Amino acid sequence: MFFAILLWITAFAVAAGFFVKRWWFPPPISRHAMAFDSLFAANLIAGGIIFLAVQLALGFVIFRYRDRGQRATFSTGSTRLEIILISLTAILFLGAVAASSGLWSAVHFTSMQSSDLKIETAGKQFAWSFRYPGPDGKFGKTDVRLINDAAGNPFGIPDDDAAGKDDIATSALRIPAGRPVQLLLHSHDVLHNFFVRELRVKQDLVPGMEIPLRIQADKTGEYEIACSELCGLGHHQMRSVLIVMPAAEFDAWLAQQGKRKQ
Ligand SMILES: [Cu+2]
Repeated sequence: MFFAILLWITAFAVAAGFFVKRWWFPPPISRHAMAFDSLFAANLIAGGIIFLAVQLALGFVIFRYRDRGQRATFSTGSTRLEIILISLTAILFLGAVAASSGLWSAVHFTSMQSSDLKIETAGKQFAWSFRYPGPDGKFGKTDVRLINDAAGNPFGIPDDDAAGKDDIATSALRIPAGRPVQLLLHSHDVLHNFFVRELRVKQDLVPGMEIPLRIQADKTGEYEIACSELCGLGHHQMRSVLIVMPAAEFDAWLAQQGKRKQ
């Protein structure tokens, strides 16, 4: 009796923790992030209802079959009930796949447009660097032997490359609000992970690969970029900032950076 009541109280206390929403995600800043949130809420509600139902039933069984000095009996179970429960679980999981795969492919397999602003995003132990193609719209060549952070050349752009001369390298990621942006993710050493909580996006950076990630932030502001793949002793320091600017302000900033280079 005591255990049944304790179980019910614990189950409701756990569920109440989610309803209070005291510890929750930061507000979303993109259409995809909002879609992720509503999927998450639907999953949480479905999971919460099942969780409470199971705990209530478990408490009931503890209460109903408690020891009252009677002879012990046992049940061999019910095949019909098992088939029903397994079928319902299968429907639930397949439904979750159907509901979420569209969003997943919209985020990860969306076709890149040539008009998108491209920004090379490089991770290395333990810093982020970003490269814009500059006024000519073309990324210059890079040479790994020329990489030199102290000299302000984190990408190893040769001095004599015309296309690279106007490239802009920064340590913070500035993007225009409301416009799609292609991040070309590169790692210079080990696995890293590009993660912005407000975008609800996480993508690994894999050495030797260029992984494109298309994002669009609709709300201006500053958001943390945290490396989300344990990449060494300084992993906790590997962070930068995503600055989402009003589009006109961003254009002015980019033009000014380009001019400084010429
Ligand atoms: Cu890292």
